[in-house]
Amino acid sequence: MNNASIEDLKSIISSKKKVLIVSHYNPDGDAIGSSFGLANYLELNNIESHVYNKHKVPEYLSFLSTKNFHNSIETIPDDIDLYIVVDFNDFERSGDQMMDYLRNQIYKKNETLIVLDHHENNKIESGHLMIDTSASSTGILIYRILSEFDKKIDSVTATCLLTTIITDTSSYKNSNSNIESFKASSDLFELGADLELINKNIFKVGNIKKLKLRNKIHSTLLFVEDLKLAICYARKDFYSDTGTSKEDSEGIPNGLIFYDDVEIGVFIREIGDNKWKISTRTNNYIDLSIFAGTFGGGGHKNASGFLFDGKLKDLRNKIIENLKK
Ligand SMILES: [Mn+2]
Repeated sequence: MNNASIEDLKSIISSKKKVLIVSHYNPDGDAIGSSFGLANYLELNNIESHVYNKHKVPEYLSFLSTKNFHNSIETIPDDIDLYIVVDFNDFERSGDQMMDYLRNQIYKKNETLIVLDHHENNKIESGHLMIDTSASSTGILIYRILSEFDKKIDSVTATCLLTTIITDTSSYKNSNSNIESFKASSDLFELGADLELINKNIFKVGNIKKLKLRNKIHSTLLFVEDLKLAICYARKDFYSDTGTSKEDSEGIPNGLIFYDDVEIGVFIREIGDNKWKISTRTNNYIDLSIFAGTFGGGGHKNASGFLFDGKLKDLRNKIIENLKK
């Protein structure tokens, strides 16, 4: 399906009264920053805006807020006249409850839907799409649209949108940084985005429990020299022994590719008996969305994920085998 034009998206949004913005579960800086930034700006334009996420705002992003935030569909008003999904393109990524709700509203009731995203492999077949895999964050797409509105972007919205760029590019360190991400960052800074607030919150390293967890995880390192591959894993007891949670192991695969000899970083996390969740990162070495696809997963060229049922040893062997192909 073709992308809608910015003008079309602007006129659809401007004609609506009550909007629901949905981002993916386990929200990151782009999911929260995009949804909150858009909601905040639309509120200033007298469009009532509600944001849904299955999960609460992670601690490190709690400096961002929005007026109407829902973690359950029960509290969402029933007279929503526009649905906007941000930073995902598969209804499953909104969680079971919201997935059923969206399918009903969009496919059965034919309500208006806008999809703003920068991930590959779009699975939403209807609605007005703006999917651009070259955008370094979904917040960039929102910036493109809001720039078309008459009202100047305010500093609160600018802070939300700059957060999406800084988090999705890991402060311009990832290869998805491009001219547009620098230009948009410069514009947003000029519009009053609070860079100091963002940096103070995003780059907190955490407490000693987290260091102990990371110590355990890094001690599992398996390095495959000819593939430039580094694999680490975390069993459930790593978290219980250190009193930490899965948020404390975020960024592990990204950290691995900062080492000279590593091009592919893989982090495996135990989520159940012989059940594992795998996240991968690279900087333009291979296309990781294709690699994740060999396991039934998906993502970007630079970052992807998938699930695996079976023994850890078999999983690691299969990762190496599939990467060799
Ligand atoms: Mn994103």
